[in-house]
Amino acid sequence: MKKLIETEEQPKRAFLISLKGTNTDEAFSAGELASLAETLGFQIAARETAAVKNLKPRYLLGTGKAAELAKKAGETGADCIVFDRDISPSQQRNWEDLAGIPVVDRQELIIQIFASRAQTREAVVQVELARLAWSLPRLQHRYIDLSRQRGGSYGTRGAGETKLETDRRKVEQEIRGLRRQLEDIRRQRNIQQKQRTRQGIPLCAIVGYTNAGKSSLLNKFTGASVFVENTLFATLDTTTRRFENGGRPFLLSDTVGFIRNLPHSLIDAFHSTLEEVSRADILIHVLDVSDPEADVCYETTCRVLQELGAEKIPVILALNKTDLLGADELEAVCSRRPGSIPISVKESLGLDKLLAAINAKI
Ligand SMILES: Nc1nc2c(ncn2[C@@H]2O[C@H](COP(=O)(O)OP(=O)(O)OP(=O)(O)O)[C@@H](O)[C@H]2O)c(=O)[nH]1
Ligand SMILES: [Mg+2]
Repeated sequence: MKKLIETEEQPKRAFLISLKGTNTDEAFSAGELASLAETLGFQIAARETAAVKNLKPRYLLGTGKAAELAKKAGETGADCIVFDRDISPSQQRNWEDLAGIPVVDRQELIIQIFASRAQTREAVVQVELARLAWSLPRLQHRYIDLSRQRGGSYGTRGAGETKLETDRRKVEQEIRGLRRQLEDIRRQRNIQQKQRTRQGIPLCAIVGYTNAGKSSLLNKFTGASVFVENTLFATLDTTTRRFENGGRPFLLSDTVGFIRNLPHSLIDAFHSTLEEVSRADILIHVLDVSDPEADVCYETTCRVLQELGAEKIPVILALNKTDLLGADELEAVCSRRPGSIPISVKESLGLDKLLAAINAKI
């Protein structure tokens, strides 16, 4: 099966290509793509933005522009090219032929980040499921390459197809096995959740864009030691802790962060983790207001909550990282989002107000 970027031969320098004219928020995409690449430990060799009116089937871009970019990538010494949009398996193949280095898209980066972060058995199984689902339509890729290496004669192609069928069946079998494992894990989780509901303790889920400060907040409130880092998708597993607020017991859950255009295979795979969100009595939406793209992050989180069927759950909007804003900026940000609570987890600002709001909403 075609692997994602292999760790042992992991490319170190990435050449980023964003396509202008196909995304409404392309500036945002370019910056975020760089963060995703850096999260995987890549250096950025160069960032290129190409304007396209109509996407072309072969290279997305016109042949001339594609050749120019492939040449540039070579000149910058890049080890791989990363696209800020989905590319089809055949486009990936065309680009790799053109540039002679691995070519990946944003989805592949995200899946790879998830794979490198997964720690609990549930997360590992979920990510592996997503990776296999992603690789299924790409199995053929390898066989076409293989037959070409053998000279591309018709005879070998037939052999390749037979092997392809066997491998496809193998992968499908693996997927079924993993789904069963996941079912078991979920059943176990459901039992735990029922026990908790019986105790009648309100559940408060912390949600928001990746890197907003969700885990920092959980740690602050509950003394937990969830991994916190200035990177995307530091958290994949839900952590739930009990804490007292105004003499009342609460359960606080930290969840996986959201990102725009999350690969579908990952949404499916993480469905059960995210069910925690739709079961919550109250949501704390943490928004990093020091991020210039905070509006896009806000919209994305609201959209994902809707997709999860969590739009009816009362939400408290916590505007985090206010320590990074000047007084004027802070005032402007707060007045645009009435009812929200400005906080700084780092500097312990506004946390009493947030606790009071949680208590009031229950
Ligand atoms: N300046 C500042 N930084 C903060 C604040 N809260 C969190 N951070 C930093 O923001 C980064 C991300 O924090 P996390 O708590 O890991 O964020 P998260 O939302 O859990 O992120 P993911 O799990 O990756 O989705 C870390 O470097 C934190 O130290 C804050 O109030 N102010
Ligand atoms: Mg986290």
